[in-house]
Amino acid sequence: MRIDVVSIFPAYLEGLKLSLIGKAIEQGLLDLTVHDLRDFTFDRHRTVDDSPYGGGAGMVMKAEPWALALEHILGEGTGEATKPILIVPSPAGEVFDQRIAEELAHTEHLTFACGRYEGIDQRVLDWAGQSFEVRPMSIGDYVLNGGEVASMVMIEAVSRLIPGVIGNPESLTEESHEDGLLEYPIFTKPATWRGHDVPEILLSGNHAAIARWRRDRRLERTAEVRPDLLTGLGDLDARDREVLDRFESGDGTVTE
Ligand code: 6GU
Repeated sequence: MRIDVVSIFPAYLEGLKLSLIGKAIEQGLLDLTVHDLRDFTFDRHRTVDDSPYGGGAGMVMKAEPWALALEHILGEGTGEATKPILIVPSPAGEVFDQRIAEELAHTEHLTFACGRYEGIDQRVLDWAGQSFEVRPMSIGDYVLNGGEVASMVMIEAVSRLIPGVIGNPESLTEESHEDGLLEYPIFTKPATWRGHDVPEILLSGNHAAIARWRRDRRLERTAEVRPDLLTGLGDLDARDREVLDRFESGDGTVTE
């Protein structure tokens, strides 16, 4: 997969070269290029912003450096079969989630346009629609100072889903959000720590019982902290419904 990022703070993105994502780059699974927007300016001050038409607080990112940067990225094209996707991090975008991460992980080429100040001149995004599939994207309902951190969040969420990036693909199937539920609680040695015991069933070696126990805990945890996720769940078996009913009626956890 190819990922390009355009930013006035390319150093922010250096963090992606650490850890698993860095390894994926070294192995050629991910081709990540970070471009400095100021390299596409030609005045002495390398200006990327100006005051907003219509007035108001703050500054707006000028159109031309963005157009040149995006044209540069398109010019390095590798004969892709589909339009590359242009992700524009913005608190006004569609909310990014695991489903979108999965969708993006199956694409060939992503470009992230990290805005700063009040944002980018709207005409850039309209113009870019000729060559890119433009997707304004928010990572949650709060405001950041720019798109860099949001881009890093989305790049990490997407690239760990590229086949080969995570050594043990099974670890992808048992994590939070994988099938709409949060993760079960996990424990490691020692079996008793400062007077707290690991749940006995996990020491039993009974794999079917452990799997059921874990699913029960996922259902309860989701009902407790993210009840909004329960409405989107697919097939629930009779036991699932029993666990959720008991949780709702306040009868506590199902242990038998
Ligand atoms: Cl994607 N960008 C910015 N600047 N702020 C945000 C955001 C993105 N998502 C939430 N807040």
